[in-house]
Amino acid sequence: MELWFSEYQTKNVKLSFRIKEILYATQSEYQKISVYETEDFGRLLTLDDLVMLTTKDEYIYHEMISHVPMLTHGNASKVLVIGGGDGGTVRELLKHPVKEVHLVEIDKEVVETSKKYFPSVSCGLTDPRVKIFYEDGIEFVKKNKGYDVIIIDSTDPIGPAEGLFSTQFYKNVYSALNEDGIVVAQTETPILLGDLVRKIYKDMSSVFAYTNMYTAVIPTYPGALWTFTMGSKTINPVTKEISSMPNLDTKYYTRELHKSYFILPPFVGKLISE
Ligand code: AG3
Repeated sequence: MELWFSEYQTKNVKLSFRIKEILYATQSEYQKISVYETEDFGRLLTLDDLVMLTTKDEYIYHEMISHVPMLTHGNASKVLVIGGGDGGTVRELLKHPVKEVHLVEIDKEVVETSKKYFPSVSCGLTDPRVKIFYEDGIEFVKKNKGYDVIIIDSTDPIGPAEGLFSTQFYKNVYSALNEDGIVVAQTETPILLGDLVRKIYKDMSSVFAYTNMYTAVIPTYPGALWTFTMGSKTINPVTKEISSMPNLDTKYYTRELHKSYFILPPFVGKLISE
């Protein structure tokens, strides 16, 4: 019998992976968590039947959400990741000379699942510089401050992550950042969710002095073209000099293209300026 996992990207579009084996499935307090062994994309983690990562292409998302803000900032020592319980973003952040990485994940079972089934993704979570808080990121940023970089590595704005896409939340993130602080959020696909991408950009622009979007190609996410939105308090990411340290050993991100990541495909630029 053929086994397939499909994500309904819209009511009318599905992305399907042929599955060798279902390795794990559970219903946590917050969501359905599943792990599959696929034929062509390695291991697949889904939350509520949405693709979070595959071991074949996760580096694209995790490198782009981490290295672009870290090198734009240039001197981040205290970093906060909201969501991201799989650990992929933390793994990339630890390539920088950071002192502390705080991970705020609402669902402990995501962390435990990743530790068990995705060792190459979760490997940084036991590093002594990392502290994990099993809390709601929305409440966490109201109480904790002093971050140089904050990364919002969330699921889609439905279910537990909904509040991570609100203007009030961006305001609290602003207050949790140091004077030269930078935030980056994963902000969905302009191909299928143009109105949402425009709204997020507008909301973040109302809070931050500089708001810049960049994109990456993620073959396993809806629309394949994905956006990240950076909010910055004082650093202008377009003019900031990018240092050449450290050696990041990346497969998608490259320093040579760093500045050009902020040059958007014209249809995306038009979308957010409307
Ligand atoms: N980032 C998940 C991005 C949203 C994907 N959406 C979807 N497949 N509909 C969190 C996982 C990576 N750390």
